[in-house]
Parts: sequence; C-alpha cells; structure tokens
Amino acid sequence: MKRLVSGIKPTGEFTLGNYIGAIKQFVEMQKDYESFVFVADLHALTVYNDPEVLRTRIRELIGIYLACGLDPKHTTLFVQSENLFHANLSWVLECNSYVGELSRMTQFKDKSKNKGNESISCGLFTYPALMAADILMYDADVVPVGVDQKQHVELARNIAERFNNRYGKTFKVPDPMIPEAGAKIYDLQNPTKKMSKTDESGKGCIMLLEDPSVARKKIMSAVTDSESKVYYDKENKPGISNLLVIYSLLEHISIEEATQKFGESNYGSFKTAVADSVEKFLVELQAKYNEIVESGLIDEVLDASNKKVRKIAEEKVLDVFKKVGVGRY
Ligand code: ATP
Ligand code: LTN
Repeated sequence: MKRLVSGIKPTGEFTLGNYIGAIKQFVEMQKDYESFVFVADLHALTVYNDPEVLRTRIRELIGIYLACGLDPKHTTLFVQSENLFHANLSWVLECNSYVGELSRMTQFKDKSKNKGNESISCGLFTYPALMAADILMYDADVVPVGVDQKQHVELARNIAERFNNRYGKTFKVPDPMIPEAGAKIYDLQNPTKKMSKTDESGKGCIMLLEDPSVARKKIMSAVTDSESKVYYDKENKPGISNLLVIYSLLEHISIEEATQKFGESNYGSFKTAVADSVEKFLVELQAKYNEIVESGLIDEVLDASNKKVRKIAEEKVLDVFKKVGVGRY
C-alpha cells in the first residue's frame, strides 16, 4: 500500500480552509493509503507562541483530526515533537540544502516581508528542511497539501534526489497532491486573500470550533459583488466563487451542480443556503469533537502510535547517519 504523509501546524484556531484544503483529503484518502498524519508542533516554533496555548492547540488538533473522520485503524496520528528523530533528520537535510533554494520559498518571502533580519527566526528560513524531514522520514509516496505548500513538497523532492545521488538510494521521492476544487479557500471579507487562521480580525475566517451561529453570520456578511447572478468566475466574482466552492465541497456536489441549483437565486437566498450548510457542518463536527475530548481517546491514540513512528524514524535516521558518516558505526 502506498504511503501518505501530511501535517498541520498547531498555531491559531483551525479553519474551514484547513479542513477543506487539507483534512478532508486525508480522510478521503486514508482507506487507499497507509497514512501518517501529524501535528507539526516544531514548525509552530518558527514564531513565538504562548507555550500554554500551543500545548492546548496540539490536543485540539488531534481532536479535530479524529472528529473530521481520521480513523486510527487507517491513519497513524502523532505529534511531531514526540518523535525526537524528526529534528535529527532535519539537521542532516539542512546540511544538504542551499541558502539559495531556501531563499526562493515564497512562504518564507511572504512571512519575512517587512521584517528586518534581526526579527526573523532562523527556523522560519530552515522550516522547509524540517518539513522535508517529516516527509522523507516515512518514505511518503504522496503528500496532500493546500496549493500554498506545493513548493515545499517540491523542495523535499529535490533534497531527496540530491541526497540519493550523493549517498546512495535512501529516500523515496514524494509527490505533492493538491485537491482540484478547494485547493484554496479565500477570506470571506477579502476573497483574493487566503482564508488564514492568522487573520487578525477573524471576520473573514470560519473557525472549526467557533460558535456555529457566529460562523453563520460571517457567511451572511461575506463580500460579494454588484451583480446578482450566482455563477463561478474566480477573476470577476471571487466572493461568490469562493462561496460556491465551500458549498459544493460541504454538500459533496460539483460546482456545476451548485451553480445550477442557485443560478436563478438572489445572493440572499444563496448565502442562506451556504450558511445552513456551514452551520450544520460545524454543529456535527463539534458534537463529535466534544465526545472525543471527553472520552480520553486522544491520549490513547497518541500513546499507541508513538512506538510505531519512533521505530520507523529510528531506522531511517540510523541509516542516514551511517550513510553520511557520522557516529562510530
Ligand atoms: P497560516 O494561515 O498561519 O499561514 P496555514 O493554515 O496555511 O497557516 P497550516 O495550518 O499548517 O498553515 O496549514 C495546514 C494545511 O491547511 C496546509 O496543507 C494548507 O495548505 C491548508 N490550508 C490552510 N489554509 C487554507 C485555505 N484557506 N485553503 C485551502 N487550504 C488551506
Ligand atoms: N508546512 C506545513 C505543515 C507541515 C507539513 C509537513 C505538511 C509540516 N510538515 C509535512 C505536509 C508534510 C504547513 O504550514 N501547512
């Protein structure tokens, strides 16, 4: 069975963008792939996070993974920092990456823009090498991510190929997998910008654990356009197109079917339908989440998976150390 590896950072509140762009794919693919899905908590350290809040978010994300339908029978869920080998492999991969290629990462450029070198952590710069370690550690065949992460997966491919050429076949070269529809969910107030958990006002962003009635209001006040016809046109109607994508993915129908359904509707009734759909999704998700939190399942699942991932990782890191010549054996 082919392997899938992916993760999400436990920073900020988790969003509908994280669900549609990432978690939904993991859930749909878990029966066909041996899946490893983790909480990328070491990646969260690239910027300062309150330690208590960070720790809360780590558990929260595992709860969300389970509530969204990741099944421990198919998916090994774990916390990145609890497997100490990730940081070991990351160092070796950093030493096989170049400052030039890391400087070309658009996420680094975006996140460091307008900040002086004295305030950007080195971790923000070397972030993709740690991400490569997460992926290459488990010999991933596919890495489902939102489109914004594709460049990092491509870098992981390059690092794997370079390492294999230098030291002999060690890593599988992974493929990114970007969902076709919903690769990017946009901010409801600024629909040309990604819906992001680090959005300051929060008005344009649906949080998975927020009050569903608040989420409903956010959809009802989403920015649209001055026309009054519902159809998909990302360039000229980014707000409506974004709502069509959200609706079709939550209702498991195509954008064409959603467009046909609302082609004759005004924006008010279209938004009401999208708001109903989002509200229902959140109510159901949160009911499952609360049940999971109370059941103690989170620790049970993590305790069981830790042994498994550490064993795989230790073998990989020892092989890498042997190949690069560090250690006595
Ligand atoms: P930030 O918003 O702070 O940059 P992020 O949400 O992009 O963070 P992660 O939480 O680590 O970063 O992202 C987890 C996954 O969710 C990634 O695969 C990312 O591409 C996906 N994702 C996040 N936001 C969206 C979005 N608006 N649309 C589609 N996918 C998204
Ligand atoms: N960088 C990713 C999170 C992440 C990841 C990974 C995704 C860390 N390691 C390995 C896929 C595979 C992000 O910010 N979304």
